[in-house]
Amino acid sequence: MYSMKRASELLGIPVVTIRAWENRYGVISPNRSSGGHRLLSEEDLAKLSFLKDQIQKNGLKISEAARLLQQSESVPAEPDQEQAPKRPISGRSYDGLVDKLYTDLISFNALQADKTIDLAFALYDFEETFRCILVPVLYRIGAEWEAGKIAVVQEHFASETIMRRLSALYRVYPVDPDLPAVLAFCPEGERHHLGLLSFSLFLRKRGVNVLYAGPDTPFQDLEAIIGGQNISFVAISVTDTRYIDKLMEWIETAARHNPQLRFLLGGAAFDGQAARRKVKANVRYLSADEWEDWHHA
Ligand code: B12
Repeated sequence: MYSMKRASELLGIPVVTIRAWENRYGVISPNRSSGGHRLLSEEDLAKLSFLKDQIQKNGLKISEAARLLQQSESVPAEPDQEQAPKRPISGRSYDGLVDKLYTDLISFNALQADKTIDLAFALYDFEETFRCILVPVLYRIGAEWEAGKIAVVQEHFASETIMRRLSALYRVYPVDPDLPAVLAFCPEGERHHLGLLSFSLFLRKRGVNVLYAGPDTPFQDLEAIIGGQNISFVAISVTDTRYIDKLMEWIETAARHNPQLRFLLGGAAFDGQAARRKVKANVRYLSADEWEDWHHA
């Protein structure tokens, strides 16, 4: 087994890229060490090396290379091949459920999609289901939509179906009044809020009272709410970098008026280094991987 760092050195692929390929395209499913760190197998390394070659030598985009890898994996093994398991037995494979849910959703089979999600929740807890099944399905749908293979209405239907299921979970967890209250929102214009919802559920599960304002929230009345509801933490999710500048201006003003206030930022918009440089002392940026590590803490 190889650590992320070792795999990165051997393959000449930055750690951050390997994680992105894992999260966005589900191309590898590393095991975890007892400390929660990823351990990559020979098979994982072979897949990463294949992807790198497709991109560098054949000029493919990562989404195309990942699709090619998937297709090659679904080709049945030659009958005379040794029956070595495709994946480490100790590692869980979610591929069956991911494939099933993907097919249910793009064929608009809401009933079947709900049943598949029920099955996932029956097998795994909400966080594992979300990270290992729902997010990979969404990323796959996003890649297919980007490649023009599925229509925008299929993508909308899929994200709404998943959103509905997550929202339903929201009210089941009791609130611990001793924990500080959190306000969660996406700034004006930003409609991608599945990441924010899942983070809020993570907090709700632990008894935190999260005031979920959700997508496309105007800045205008937020400070009044922060004061009135005794908020000590603000969680914000941004996908599109265009919304960062205005958000940072608002954070600066809100922090000046409420020096005790802390801000936690997440979402794909902050993946780029340039955007991260704007982060200040009372503002913490949590990358998707750091957040994932919280689950193992
Ligand atoms: C579902 C979806 C939508 C849905 C959103 C539904 C909803 N209720 O959220 C709808 C249909 C509304 C939509 C609209 C659009 N979308 Co869209 N969408 C997607 C899709 C397929 C999945 C996004 C998603 O929900 N992922 C699952 C979440 C859980 O993952 P995540 O956001 O990456 O978050 C992870 C981390 O960042 C972290 N995280 C996120 N937030 C937070 C917050 C905190 C505090 C913490 C700790 C962590 C954290 O947790 C997550 C898990 O690790 C992506 C495809 C993709 N590859 O991402 C495109 C994608 C994001 N969309 C895109 C685009 C272009 C659009 C539109 C502009 C399309 C259009 N022409 O209208 C509009 C923009 C609307 C707007 N103004 O915001 C682009 C974004 C490109 C860019 N970089 O800006 C993508 C990448 C598709 C693509 N490949 O081009 N979209």
